[in-house]
Amino acid sequence: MLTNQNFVKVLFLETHVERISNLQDIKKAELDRATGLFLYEDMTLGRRFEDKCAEMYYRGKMFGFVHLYNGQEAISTGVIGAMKKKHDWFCSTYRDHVHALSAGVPSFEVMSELFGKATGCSKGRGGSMHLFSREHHLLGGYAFIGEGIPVALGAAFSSKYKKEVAGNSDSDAVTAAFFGDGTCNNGQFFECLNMAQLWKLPIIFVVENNKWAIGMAHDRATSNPEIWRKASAFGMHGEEVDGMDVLAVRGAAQRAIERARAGEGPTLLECLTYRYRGHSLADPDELRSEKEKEFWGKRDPIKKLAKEIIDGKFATEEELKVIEKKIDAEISESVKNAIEAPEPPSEELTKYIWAED
Ligand SMILES: Cc1ncc(C[n+]2csc(CCOP(=O)(O)OP(=O)(O)O)c2C)c(N)n1
Ligand SMILES: [Mg+2]
Repeated sequence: MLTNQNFVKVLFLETHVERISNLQDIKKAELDRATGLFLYEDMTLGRRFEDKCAEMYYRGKMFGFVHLYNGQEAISTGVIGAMKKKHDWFCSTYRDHVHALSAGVPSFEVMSELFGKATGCSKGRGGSMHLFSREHHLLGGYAFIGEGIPVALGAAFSSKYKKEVAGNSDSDAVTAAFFGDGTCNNGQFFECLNMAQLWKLPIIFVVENNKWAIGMAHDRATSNPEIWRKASAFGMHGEEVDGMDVLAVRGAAQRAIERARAGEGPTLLECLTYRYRGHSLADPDELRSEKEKEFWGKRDPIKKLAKEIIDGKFATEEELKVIEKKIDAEISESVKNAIEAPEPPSEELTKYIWAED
């Protein structure tokens, strides 16, 4: 008998044609030795940092909700790595650790924040979901879905205003707003797309479509699962890209950045990806099928880049191992120092609530 659960499975999950298998060929970014090593290092840092977070969480050293980014690294590295650090702007969600690292926030500052320490990038006040760095132009992680999109829109507006109204011709910063597939059913997404296109703002809306919004399968929750097509309702440029291929993401990001800097307005970039772990570290991850996990596991973005680097003779396997070791040492050092770092002093409990602080 077709139970309700089976009905859902048959209709929406197992018959789901993986769009990623049928993507059109797009122009990817060029690979050379320096680019390959840079991308490999950034993605490896993201992956190893998140693995360490899981370890710390399960050892009871980290509290609250922690959402990991494993599997999605090609998007953070592909987009942020194509932008100018401390010049362009970035806005994240609660799945924000790796965006912060790609933007250049030191792993010690991110780890300290996760431990609630005064040395954290949000001075221990924010925790996992609220990473912020003025220095690195990270406009924040946000616990409420879609909340960062209007903030990113404001940053993009300010770049354009400085250039066109205040007469600062150097003001060419582009903003990247990251958010998930589930968030695209939220009103703020549509309102911000409308304004961004109306005012031709220098912004890239980066949708990390990992097929799931907690336990809600994307195809069950939205009228048109091809999110990039929603751009056309606003006359905006939209693109879909293999979010497990860092060179494809970087290529698409480079095109979007170029358009934005040239005053040609926003892009909606839908990256098809998958999260390898549950929604958060508190999620037993029982809803997604093994078949689906296996399908995406075979498309690991870090292994894919490693193969391209080695096959193209840009670097050897040993050289990649050296990078991995360096990163592991950096993360261990960050954890050690974050554990030893001071808590925010209790007399400063109300500090940083008002702008004058
Ligand atoms: C405004 C709001 N409504 C509901 C929630 C509860 N919630 C937390 S995560 C989430 C799913 C978001 O999924 P998606 O946008 O696909 O991001 P992902 O977790 O897959 O990265 C929801 C509905 C929330 N945080 N904020
Ligand atoms: Mg999602």
